[in-house]
Amino acid sequence: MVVASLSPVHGDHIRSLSIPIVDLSGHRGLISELIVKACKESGFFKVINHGVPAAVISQMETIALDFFSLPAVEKQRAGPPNPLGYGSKAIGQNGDSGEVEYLLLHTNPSMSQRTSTISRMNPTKFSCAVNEYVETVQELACEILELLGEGLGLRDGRVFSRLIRDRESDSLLRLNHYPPCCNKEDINNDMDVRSGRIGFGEHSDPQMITLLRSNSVGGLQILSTSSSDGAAWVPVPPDPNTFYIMVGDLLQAMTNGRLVSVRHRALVNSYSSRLSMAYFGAPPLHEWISPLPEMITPQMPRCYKSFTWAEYKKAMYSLRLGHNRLDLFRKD
Ligand code: GA4
Repeated sequence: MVVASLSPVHGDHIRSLSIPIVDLSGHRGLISELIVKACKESGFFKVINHGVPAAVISQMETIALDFFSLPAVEKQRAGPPNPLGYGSKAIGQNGDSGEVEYLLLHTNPSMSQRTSTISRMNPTKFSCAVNEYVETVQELACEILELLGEGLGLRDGRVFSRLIRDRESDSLLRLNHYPPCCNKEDINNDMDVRSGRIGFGEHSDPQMITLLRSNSVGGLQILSTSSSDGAAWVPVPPDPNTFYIMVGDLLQAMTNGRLVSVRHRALVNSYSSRLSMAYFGAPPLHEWISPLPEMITPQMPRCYKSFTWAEYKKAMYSLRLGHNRLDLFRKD
C-alpha cells in the first residue's frame, strides 16, 4: 500500500550554523557530554580523531569509484535494488527519485548478493575492502553509542551498541555517487539548476545511527528546526577526513524522544561528482524497540509504542522517503 507523504515540504530557506565537532581523542566524560548535547539539539555532529585508518577509507573509496565507473550494463547486473543492490535515480519503491546512483549492501556478507553481482570487478578485492571498512566503521559506531549510553547515565551503557554488534544485526552500507549536475551554460540559463537539483530528497534515517563519510565535494544539508524563525536547510561543509554522525529514528524511539533523528538531503550543485559512503547501524530484524525505562519519567511520559525492527521496516517501505514514519508509532 502506498500512503501519501504527510511530512511538510520544507522550502529553500538556507541558514548557516556551526556544526558540533567532537574530538574522540579527548577526555571521555567530556566527549560523552558533548555527544549527548549534539544528539539532543540536532541529532548531528562531526567526529575527528576517529581512529579509522586513512588506508581503509581510501581503499573503500577506490573500489566504490571503480564500481561506478563500470559501463551502465555492468552496473545494472547488480540491480535493480530489491532493496539491496545497484540502483540509479529511483529510490525505494514508491516513486521517489534523485540525481544519484548507488549500491546498497548488507553488512553481513551472508545476507548480501555482494560478490556475485559485482561481476567485472575482482570479487575478492571488493569484499575485502567492504569487510574491512564495515568492521572498522562498526567499531566506531559502537564506541559512539557507548559514549551516548554513558552520557545519558544509563545503567547498561552498552544497551545500544549490543544491538549493532549482534551477529544478526541488519546494518547496511550504502555507496552513493552523485554525478556533477551540469555544465556552465546550464548554470547560466537555469535558475533551478543554480539553486541545486535534488540528489537524495529530504528524509531521516530509519536505523539507530548513521556514519557518513564523503569526498571533498559538498551537497549534504541538514534541516535545522531549533531557531524561532522556522526550519531552514544548513549546508554541511565537506570534510573527507572526518565522519558525520546522524541520529536515526530508532535511537529517537529508544530514548523516548530525548535524542532526535536528523532530517537531511543531498543536492547536486557542483562541477564535480560526489561520492558518499553511509553505514547504517541497525538491530536484528526480530529485536523489540521500546523507550528505555530510564528514559520514561513523570515529566517525560512514554511517547512511543513497542515495535520490532521488522515491523518498522515494513512501514518504512510502504511510505515515501520524506514521511515522518516514527509518528505512526507514537503512543496516543
Ligand atoms: C533512507 C536511509 C537509507 O538510505 C535506506 C533508504 C531506503 C532505500 O533506499 O531502500 C528507503 C529510505 C532509506 C527510507 C524510506 C524507504 C526506504 C527508500 C524509501 C523510500 C537504505 C534506508 O534504510 O531507508
